Amino acid sequence: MSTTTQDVEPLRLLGLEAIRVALPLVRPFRTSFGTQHARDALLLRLLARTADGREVEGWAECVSDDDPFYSSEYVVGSQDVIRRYLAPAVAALPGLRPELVAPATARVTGHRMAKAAVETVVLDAFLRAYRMPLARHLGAVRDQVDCGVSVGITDTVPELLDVVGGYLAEGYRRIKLKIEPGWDVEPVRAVRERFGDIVLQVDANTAYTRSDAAHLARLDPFDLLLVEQPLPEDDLPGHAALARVMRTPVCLDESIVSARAAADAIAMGACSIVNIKPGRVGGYLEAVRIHDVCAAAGVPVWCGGMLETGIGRAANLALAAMPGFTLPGDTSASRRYYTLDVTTPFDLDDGRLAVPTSPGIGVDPLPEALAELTTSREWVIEPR
Ligand code: OSB
Ligand code: MG
Repeated sequence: MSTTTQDVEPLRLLGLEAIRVALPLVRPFRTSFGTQHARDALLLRLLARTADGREVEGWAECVSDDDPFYSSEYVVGSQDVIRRYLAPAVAALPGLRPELVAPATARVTGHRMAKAAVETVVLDAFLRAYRMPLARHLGAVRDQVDCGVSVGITDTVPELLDVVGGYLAEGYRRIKLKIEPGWDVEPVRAVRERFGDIVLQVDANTAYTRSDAAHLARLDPFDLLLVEQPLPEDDLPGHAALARVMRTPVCLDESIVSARAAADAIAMGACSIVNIKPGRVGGYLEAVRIHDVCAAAGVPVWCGGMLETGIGRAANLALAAMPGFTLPGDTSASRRYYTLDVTTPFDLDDGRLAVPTSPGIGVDPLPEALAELTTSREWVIEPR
C-alpha cells in the first residue's frame, strides 16, 4: 500500500474551521456505557493552497462522543485540544503533509480521536489536491464492503427480535448484539433460535470482569463469530486468560489504541480478531499500520464505527476496502442512524455499501443539510 505522499509538494494552510452538527438518532442506542439519543458531532474543514496556487478544501469528522464513557475523550474536550494544541502545532509546520501531523502533535498525550480528525482533514485536502481517492491511496482491493449492524440493548427480548428481524430484512450480512451482565445469554439464545444460521457476534464494551469467565463461556454453544471487548481496556492479561477458557474468539476494540498495542495483544493471546476504528487509534495512517500488523499475524480485522455522519463513514469505507478487512464491519447504511445526514446518504445494496471513488474521502457535506444540522462554527485557525 502507498500511505506516503512524500513524492508531492506540501500544502500551505489557509484556515481550519470546527463545525458542530447535531443529529438525532432514528432510535436510541443503548450500550453497557449508556444510552445515546443523538450525536453532537465535530466536523473539521481545512482550507489550503497547493504549491501551484490552487485552493483546496478538506473534511474530516472527530468521532468523540458527547460524554467520556466509551473513551476518555468527549467532543467539547476534543474541540478544545484541537483549538489550543493540535491546530497550532500543525499551523507551525512549514508545509502540510498527512505524515507530518502525528509527529507534530506527538507531544500531546492521548487525545487520539482529536488527532485523528486533524490528520484526516490534512489527508483529505492533500488527496483532493492530487485527485487521489482515499481507497486507492490505502491500497483498496474491493469497490464495495460487506456490512453488519450493531444492535443496542432493548427493554425486552421480543423488542430485540423485532429490531434484528428488521435489519436482516434490509440485508445486513452480520448482526452484532450489545451485551452486559443481565443481558447476554438469553438475548443471544433468542436471536439464534429465531434467526438460525446468521452471522452473529456480541460486544460488551468492557462490562465484565475476570471473574465472569465461566459465565461468558456460556455463550460458546451459540457459535458466535466473536465476543468484542468483554473486559476493561487495560486488561490484556485478563483477555488472554479468558481466551484460554472460551471457545468463542476474543476480539478487541477499546484496548487497541495503536499498532504496538495490537502487536502486544496478539503476541500475548489476548485477541484473535481486531476491530479497527481510525479515531480510536489516532488516524488512518495508524489504522493502516494495525491492518498490516494483523495481516502479518494472520489476524482478521473489521472496521468498527462510532455512529459517524457521512463524512466519517466515507473514510471508513475506504479503509474497510483494504485486503485484511475480511469480516463485515459496523459500517451500516446512513438510514440506520439518521433521517437527515450531512452528506448524500449511503444506502445498502445487497448487504453492502459502495466505496467512494472521488478524490480524498470522496464526499462533501450537502450545503442545505449542513446548514440545517449545524449548531456552531469556529475558526480554530483564522483564515488568511
Ligand atoms: O463499541 O463498537 C462500539 C458505537 C459507539 C461507541 C462504541 C461502539 C459503537 C457501536 C456502533 O457499536 C457502531 C456503529 O454502528 O457506528
Ligand atoms: Mg465495540
